[in-house]
Amino acid sequence: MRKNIVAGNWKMNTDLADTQELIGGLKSIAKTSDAEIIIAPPFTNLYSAFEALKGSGIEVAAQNMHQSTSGAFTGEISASMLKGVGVKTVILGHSERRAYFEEKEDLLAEKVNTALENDIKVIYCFGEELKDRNFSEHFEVVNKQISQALFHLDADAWKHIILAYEPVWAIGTGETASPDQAQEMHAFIRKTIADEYSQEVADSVTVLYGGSVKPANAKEIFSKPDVDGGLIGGASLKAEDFMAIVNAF
Ligand code: G2H
Repeated sequence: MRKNIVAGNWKMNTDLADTQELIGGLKSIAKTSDAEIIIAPPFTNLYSAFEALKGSGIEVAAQNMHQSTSGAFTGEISASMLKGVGVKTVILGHSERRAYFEEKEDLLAEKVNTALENDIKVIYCFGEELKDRNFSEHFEVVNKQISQALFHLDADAWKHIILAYEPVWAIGTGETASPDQAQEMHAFIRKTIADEYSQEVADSVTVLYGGSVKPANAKEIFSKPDVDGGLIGGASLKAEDFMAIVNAF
């Protein structure tokens, strides 16, 4: 059985004090759903977040990671550095990394390998731009983003992969894919994996939806059979909103 997960991507928001305050808020609100919770604060706050969350059941993720294990890469962060501060999961391929830092599938495949070799799970993000959808190329684009970054993995490695479908036109825009649009793409994603691997692998991978998820729309999106949770940006910065989304299951 695949897991339901709600992950908060704090992006480049929150300093140390904000992080502690937000975590205090998260811990003070009861979880009434079965969803697992992951939060991804900025690098500088990962260790303090990990310490503050001990015993809470909430896991800490990083928002990015370098593909090399060490070396002369000024300003970069390695897998072992993340592991050392309690990180068990890394977000890779977010559309903002693709757009502003030109991360493409070949690089992302390397990052995925490095994460898995270091026992770090991956939340692999992908999704089409508005022009792709307007030209009805969204399935083709998503197929390429998944296959070129992940289809070199063996079936066993998929136990450590979480997918996050985030249509670029719905990120931070207030626009959300309709629950039916999300379901249609999530079903396509699962079929793509079933065709390459097996139905068993496809059925066991958690596929999150991301893009302007908020308390008001989470329940309907999560009610779709192939949607196993969300990757939440803006609404993860308010404890009440984030926990309302967690409890929308
Ligand atoms: C998509 C999402 C979180 P938001 O980037 O990854 O952000 O919920 O603000 O659209």
